[in-house]
Amino acid sequence: HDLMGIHPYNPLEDPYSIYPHSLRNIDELCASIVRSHRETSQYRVEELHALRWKLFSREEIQVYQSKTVDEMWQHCAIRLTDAVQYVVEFAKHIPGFRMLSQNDQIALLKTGSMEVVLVRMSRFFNTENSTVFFDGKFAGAEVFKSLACSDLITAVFDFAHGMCALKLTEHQLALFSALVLINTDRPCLEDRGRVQRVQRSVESGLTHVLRRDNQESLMHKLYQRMAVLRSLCSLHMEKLRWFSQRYPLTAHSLFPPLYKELFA
Ligand code: CLR
Repeated sequence: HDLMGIHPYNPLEDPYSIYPHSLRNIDELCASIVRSHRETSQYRVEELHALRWKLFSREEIQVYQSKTVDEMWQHCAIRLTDAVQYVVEFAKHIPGFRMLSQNDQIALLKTGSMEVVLVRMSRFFNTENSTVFFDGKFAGAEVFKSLACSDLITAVFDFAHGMCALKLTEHQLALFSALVLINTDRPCLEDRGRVQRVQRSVESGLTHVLRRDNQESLMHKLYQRMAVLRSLCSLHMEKLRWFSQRYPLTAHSLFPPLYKELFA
């Protein structure tokens, strides 16, 4: 397995083997999810804000646009896999995640990791000019032209706009990301009951944070976002199947192993 560090559960290492019920436990649950989010988010919001002026030049955009379809796919697959790796690290520190069987952890990551990457994209997105931080600078949708899937790119950029419009705090974003990951609706789960208990604790964490921020009305909007995420990820899978059929060699030998393991 390339999902390094996904170990079988060891109850002795897990401070949350008793599910959080009291308010103090919910506070602790939120604090560890927020800490895990912060430690795996690559850039702080302020750092990204300071980099906003760094845009790709005409010439640099040309270089991306003149890549072949498979070159650009390989390049993006590597970037995405890098981001997914941080999400795997984030997941491992969600209280209760490590209590799940290895199979269930992988099943949750298979569908959830891409969704969390897209949720996280909102931190890397500048709504003023519709650009995303990619390869060290801010890139508009035209940079991804040679992928030949403009419908997916448009949908991903629209989703980033929608997420940014919610103006979530880092705490809210952390809890929401955890909830996206710990989802009992995912296929192939062995022990749905156990996943459900973890899901409920994360849900109560998010409710708690929203209530504290006096923004309980956000809950409904966040559930709507989760439905959009679903459709985006099936579009991603559809595009990946299309690509693998046309460029079997690139997909087979040049994509990162973790990308193949999770999505292929
Ligand atoms: C998301 C947040 C992460 C850092 C990060 C890394 C790679 C970025 C990704 C973010 C957003 C989406 C992204 C991706 C690289 C390629 C991908 C820009 C900012 C675009 C949408 C192309 C997807 C193409 C696939 C179909 C291969 O912490």
